[in-house]
Amino acid sequence: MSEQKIAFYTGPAGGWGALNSVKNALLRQDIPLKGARTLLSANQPDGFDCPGCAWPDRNHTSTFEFCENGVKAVAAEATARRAGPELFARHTVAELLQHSDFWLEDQGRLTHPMVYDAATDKYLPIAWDDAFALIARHLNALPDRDQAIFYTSGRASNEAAFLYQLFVREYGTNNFPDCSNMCHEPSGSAMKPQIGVGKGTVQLSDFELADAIFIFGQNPGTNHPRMLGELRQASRRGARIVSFNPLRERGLERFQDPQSKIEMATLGSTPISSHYFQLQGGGDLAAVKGMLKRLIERQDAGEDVLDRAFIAEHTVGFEALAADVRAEPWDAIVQEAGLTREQIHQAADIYIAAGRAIFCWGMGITQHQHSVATIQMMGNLLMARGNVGRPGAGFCPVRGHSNVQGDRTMGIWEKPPAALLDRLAEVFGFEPPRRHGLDTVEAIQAMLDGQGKVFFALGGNFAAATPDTYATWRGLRQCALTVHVATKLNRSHVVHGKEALILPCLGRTEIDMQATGPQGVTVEDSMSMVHISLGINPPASEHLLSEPAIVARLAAATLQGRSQTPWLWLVEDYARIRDKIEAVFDDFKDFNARVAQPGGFRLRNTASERVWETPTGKATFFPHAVPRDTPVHRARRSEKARGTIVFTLLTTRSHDQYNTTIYGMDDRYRGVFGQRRVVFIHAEDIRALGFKDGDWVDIHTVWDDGQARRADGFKLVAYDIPRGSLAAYYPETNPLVPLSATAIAAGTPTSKAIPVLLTPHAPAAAEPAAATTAAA
Ligand SMILES: Nc1nc2c(c(=O)[nH]1)N[C@H]1C(S)=C(S)[C@@H](COP(=O)(O)OP(=O)(O)OC[C@H]3O[C@@H](n4cnc5c(=O)[nH]c(N)nc54)[C@H](O)[C@@H]3O)O[C@H]1N2
Ligand SMILES: Nc1nc2c(c(=O)[nH]1)N[C@H]1C(S)=C(S)[C@@H](COP(=O)(O)OP(=O)(O)OC[C@H]3O[C@@H](n4cnc5c(=O)[nH]c(N)nc54)[C@H](O)[C@@H]3O)O[C@H]1N2
Ligand SMILES: [Mo]
Repeated sequence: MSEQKIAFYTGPAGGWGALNSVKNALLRQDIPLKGARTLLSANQPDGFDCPGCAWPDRNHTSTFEFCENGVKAVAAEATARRAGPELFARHTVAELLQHSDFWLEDQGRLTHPMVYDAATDKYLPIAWDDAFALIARHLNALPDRDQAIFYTSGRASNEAAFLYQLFVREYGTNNFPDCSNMCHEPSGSAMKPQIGVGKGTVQLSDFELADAIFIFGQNPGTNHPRMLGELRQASRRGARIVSFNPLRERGLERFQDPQSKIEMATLGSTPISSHYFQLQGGGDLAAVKGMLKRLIERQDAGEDVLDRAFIAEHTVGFEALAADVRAEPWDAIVQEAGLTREQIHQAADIYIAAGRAIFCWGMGITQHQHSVATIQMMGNLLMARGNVGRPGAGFCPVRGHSNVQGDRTMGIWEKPPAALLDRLAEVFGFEPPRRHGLDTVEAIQAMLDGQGKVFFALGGNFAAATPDTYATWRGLRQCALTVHVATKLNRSHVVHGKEALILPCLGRTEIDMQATGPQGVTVEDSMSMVHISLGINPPASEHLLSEPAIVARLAAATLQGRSQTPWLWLVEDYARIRDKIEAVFDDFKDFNARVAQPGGFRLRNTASERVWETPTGKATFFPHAVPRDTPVHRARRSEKARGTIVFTLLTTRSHDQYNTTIYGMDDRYRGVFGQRRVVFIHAEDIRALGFKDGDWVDIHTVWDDGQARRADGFKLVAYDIPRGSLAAYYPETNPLVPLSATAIAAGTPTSKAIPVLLTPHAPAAAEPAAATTAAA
C-alpha cells in the first residue's frame, strides 16, 4: 500500500509508470510467470476476451496489445488467492460487513457455493443441487412472478445471457435490471429514435480516417487505455482531437505508448487533445447546442456549412431544429456550458473545418438528468454535416463492461421489443410475459415497497454500484432471498436477504469443461464485433460451475415439467446454445461458422448503411432546450438566500479500480496516492468556503425529500476543475445519490450531477459501513 500523498502528475499517460504498475498488480495477486502467459492470451484469436472493457481490438489477431488496466482486470481474476469455506468459518457476516470493499475482494476467488445461516450469522458450504432447489422453492412460492428480480452485470457472455433471459421469461417476468441502466442506457434511448439503432455506428477503421475526434465526458487513459492507441495514431497523422471535460485528465493530454520502443527509450510522448474545453459539469447540452448555433449562424450568413443533400434525402425535422437553435439565446448557452462564446465558436469551427468527424462519449454524458437530450443534440450536430454512415464519421458511445452490449443484444432488457418475445414464443413454445419489467432504480424501489422479494444477480455488485446506498441496503435486506453468482466476495454478499446464497462461477480466463469438451463463449464489443473467447487457466476451484451451467441447472430445477427447453442438453455443447441464438436473431445467421473465423464478425448496423429503422424511415433531428431547472439549479436557487455554496458533484473512477472493485489506493494520473476519500475542488472555492487545501469535510446532498444524505470525511484537494464543480470517487459517494435522481427517458442515476454542500468534517455518531475504503 503506498503512503498517503498528493503529488501532481506531470508525465504522460501510459509509459514506464504503466509498466511498473503492472508489475505491482501481478505481485499483489501472487501471480508468477503463469500470469504472464495469461496476459499474453488476452484478446488473442485463441485466447480469451479481456474482461477489462468493451473497446474493440485491432482485428483480434495482432500482437498482444499492452493495456495496464486490462492486465489489472485479468490479474484480479487469475489471482492465486482463495476465499474458501475457511474464510467464512472465521468471520460472521457482521464482521465481514465491517471490512472495506478493497479487503473483501482481496480475499481472492470464491471456491464453494455458500448459504447463509442465520443462527450463526455465517455462510456455510452447500451442495449445488441443494442451492438450486432452495432458489426454485422460493421462486415457485411467489404468488406473482413480478416479485422476482434478475440483475445482470455486463461480463456475462452471450451464451449465459441468452439462457438467462430465456429462463427468466419462461419463469414469467421481464424484471431485468442491469448495469446498463446505470451506464449507457441513455445512449440507446437517444439513438434508437434518432437513427434507428441503439448502438454506435463507427468501427476502428473509421478512427484512421476521421479528421476530428470529439471526446465528451470520457477518461480513456484510465477506463479504455487501448483507445489511446487509436487516438495517438490519429494525433500523429494530424487529426484534431477535441476533449470536453471539467477535469483535466492526463490521458487526454499526453500518452507514451508502451508498445513504441522509441517513445519508451527516449521518454517521448504524443500529445492527444489538440483542444481541451473544461466546461462546467452538466454543461454539454448547452455547449453542443452552442456549436450548432454557430453552425447555423454561419450557414445563415451565406456559407455552405451544412450537408444539405444528406439533410434532404435522409432526415426529418431540420427546420424545426434550426428555428429552436436560432431562438436559444447565447447568454443561456454560455452560462450553462461554463465556456465563453469564443470557446464554443472555436470548437464549432474545428468541427466545420473537419471533413469527417467522430463523436465519442462516456459516463460524463450519460449520468445526467438531460443525458438523452444531450446525446440527441450531439446527434443533431453530427447529422447536420452528414457525419453518419460514411467512412471516418459517426456515433461512438464507448461502452463499459466487456459484454454489456452483447447482453442487451441477447435480450437482457426490461423493455423487450414485441418482435423478440414473438420469436421466443415461436422457437421455445411458451408464452413470454408482455408486461415491461423493472430497471435498476425501479427494482430497488420495488424491494423497498415489499414488492420485490427474490433478488438474483448474475454478476456485479448491486449493493455498492447502485445509488442511495442505505435505501438500497434496506431493500436488499427485506428480500426473502438474495442470490449472487460471482467470482469474488463483495459488498452485495454481506448485505443480504433473509436467506442468501453465493454461487461461485468460472471467470473468462478459465477453461470451461462441459460434457462434450472445453467450451468457448462469445462476446460483442462496443463496435458490434462478435468473437469467441476461450479460457486457458485451470479453474480456481473444482467446485466452480460456468454461468451457462448455473442458469441451465437453475432453470431445470425451477421449471420442472413446465418447460420444453432442453436445458441440460444445451449446456453440454455451447454450439447448441448458439444455434438457438441464431434461431431467435436473424443477425446471427450462421453464427457458429462465422464466429469460428479469426476475429469473428460484425453485426449489421443499419444506421452505418444509412438505412433508418425509425417510424418515419428517416433519421430525425430533435430540438431540446438548454436545461434551466435541474436539481442543481433548484438547489442553488433555494440555498442562495442562506449564502451557502451549492456544488455539482460528479462521481468518477480512479485509475486503480474497476467499478466497485478497488485494486489499490492510487490514482496516479490525478496525483492521489494511498487514499480514496478525497474531493477535487477549485482552489478559489476552497478559499471562498474558508477552508485550506487538505482540510477534511463532510459532503451533504441538497434534495427536496427531507431525507439527510451525507458522506463523511473527505480531504479537499485543490485541482484544475471549474469553480462550482466537485469530483470524488464512486462507490464511496453513492450514499449521496438520491434514488429519485434519474435521467429523463432512461432512468439512469444522475451520478455526475449531485447538488451538494460541504461542511467541516465532524466525526459522525454510529454510522453504517458503506463502501468503506480504509486500507484495513
Ligand atoms: N480501469 C477501468 N476500466 C473501466 C472501468 C473501471 O472502473 N476501471 N469501468 C468500465 C465501465 S462499466 C464503464 S461505463 C467505463 C467508464 O468510463 P468513463 O466513461 O471514462 O467513466 P468515468 O470515469 O466515470 O467518467 C468519465 C469522465 O467524465 C468526466 N465528466 C464528469 N462529469 C462530466 C460532465 O458533466 N461533462 C463532461 N463532458 N464530462 C464529465 C469525468 O471528469 C471523467 O473524466 O469504463 C469501463 N472501463
Ligand atoms: N456513483 C456512481 N455509481 C455508478 C457509476 C458511477 O460512475 N458513479 N457507474 C455505474 C456503471 S457505468 C456501472 S456499469 C455499474 C457497475 O455495476 P456492476 O456491474 O454491478 O459492478 P461491478 O463492480 O462491475 O461488479 C463487480 C463484481 O462482479 C463480479 N464478477 C467479476 N467477474 C465476473 C464474472 O465473470 N462472472 C460473474 N458472475 N461475476 C463476476 C465480482 O464478484 C465483482 O465483485 O456501476 C454504476 N454505478
Ligand atoms: Mo458501465
